[in-house]
Amino acid sequence: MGHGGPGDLLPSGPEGCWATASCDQLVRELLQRMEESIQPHAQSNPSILLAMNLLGADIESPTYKSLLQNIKEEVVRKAQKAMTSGQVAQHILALLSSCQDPWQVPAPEEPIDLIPILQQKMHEEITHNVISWYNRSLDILTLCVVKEHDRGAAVALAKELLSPDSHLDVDTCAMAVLALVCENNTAPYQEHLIQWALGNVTNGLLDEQEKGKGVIGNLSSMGLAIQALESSRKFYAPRRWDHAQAFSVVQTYEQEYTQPMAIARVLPGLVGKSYLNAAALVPSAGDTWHSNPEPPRPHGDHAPAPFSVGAFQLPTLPLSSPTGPLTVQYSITNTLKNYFHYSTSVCVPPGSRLLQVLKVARHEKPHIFSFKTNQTHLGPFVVSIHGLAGSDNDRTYWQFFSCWSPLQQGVGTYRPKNWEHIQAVFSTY
Ligand code: B12
Repeated sequence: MGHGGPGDLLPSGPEGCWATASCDQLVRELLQRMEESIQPHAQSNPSILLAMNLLGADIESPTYKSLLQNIKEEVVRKAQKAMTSGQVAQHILALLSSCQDPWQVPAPEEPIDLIPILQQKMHEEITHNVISWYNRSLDILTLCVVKEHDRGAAVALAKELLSPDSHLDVDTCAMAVLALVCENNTAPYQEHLIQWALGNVTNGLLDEQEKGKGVIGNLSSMGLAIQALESSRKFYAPRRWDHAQAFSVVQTYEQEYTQPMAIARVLPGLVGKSYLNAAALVPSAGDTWHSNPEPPRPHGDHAPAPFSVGAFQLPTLPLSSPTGPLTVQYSITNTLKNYFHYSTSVCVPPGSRLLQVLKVARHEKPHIFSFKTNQTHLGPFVVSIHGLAGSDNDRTYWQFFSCWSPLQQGVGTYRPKNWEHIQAVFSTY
């Protein structure tokens, strides 16, 4: 196993927005919102457990205990057969942050060792080219945190970040920064390539912030971006990060942060923590795992501070509050496999989500607008429309647009406006 001490993984001098009373209030509200979303019998979300631990949640609370228990059971049931490498990685980070040993998760027959499962899945997914750069980064980060570095994978990630043909989104860049900061801090060779990539990608995130007047990507990606920029200051020095501006964006749009997943990503950054801190409880060689340890606490003597990440598009049009029903134009287009294109107009109650539009269209013309969804931690993901399903092997999916702007929320949260034209286009990624 050979785990070393965790201190070398941690960013130097994390700040967060702790210092101000308004931030403290923000963190509390978001934390409460996230905790209230936890339902005892729903699918358990490891990102929420991780955020609770990074914020120093009350480990004696029934909510915390049942979430941890569910996550342990889920990992036993699903890790080997029914999880992607990224999902295994998320569970490992969550368990580590709860001081649970991922090398030996208690199971009815014999304990499960999650580390080789992650390594094997990551390699299989890379071999079959069915892994995203986001998941690769998450896997590399997790392996680094448990001191089972995959140097080859880290170098490949650095090369991708430096490639002029690479167009990675903000979330992926931020996850890649966390992975490479971890690698750079713990393993000295190849550091030039990794440091060069870190310089490039962190400057790219700062450029995004300047372009977005404080918003780095969108409200959903702010959380990981804040974590990444907090952890990597030396790679963009002497340039400075205007973290106050980023925090004030979160504060301004606090009401938009309703999705538990988005909140779980933004909270750690608000208190100066990142996923790198999940390592804080990996014991040094010779130490033992505690069965009921104290999770990491926020700085100082403060109580848990609420911080939230929103996953939502900033309103670009004035938000009207129509009193009557909405008319939404909805079209589906596939030009990748054969061809089809259909359009319709549907009427939905005011305030409806896009999912309602899809349902009404299906109800009215079931042979044309049939669709299927998979429930995920982010809500419903549209898997197929008109019998045509996206595929990880072909890297295809149904992408949603408002007119020609890609939506930055899913069908379960996006609220179309009156007369908006929503397009679902079969696309590649
Ligand atoms: C990779 C990725 C994709 C890939 C996923 C396929 C794959 N094999 O990797 C593709 C390109 C298909 C995709 C599609 C979309 N995505 Co996307 N995606 C991501 C990204 C970068 C990483 C997700 C991940 O791998 N997580 C780690 C794994 C271990 O966790 P997981 O639970 O198994 O992840 C699965 C789900 O996240 C799901 N998924 C991915 N995107 C979305 C979006 C929605 C709304 C839902 C319900 C599920 C979902 O696919 C993942 C892999 O199976 C995230 C960024 C982030 N920070 O999460 C954005 C992100 C989740 N996506 C987002 C969006 C908006 C979309 C789209 C709606 C974009 C569009 N205009 O159409 C579509 C979904 C449309 C639909 N059909 O329902 C937003 C969601 C924001 C929100 N608050 O709802 C995010 C947060 C990016 C952002 N900052 O805006 N996405």
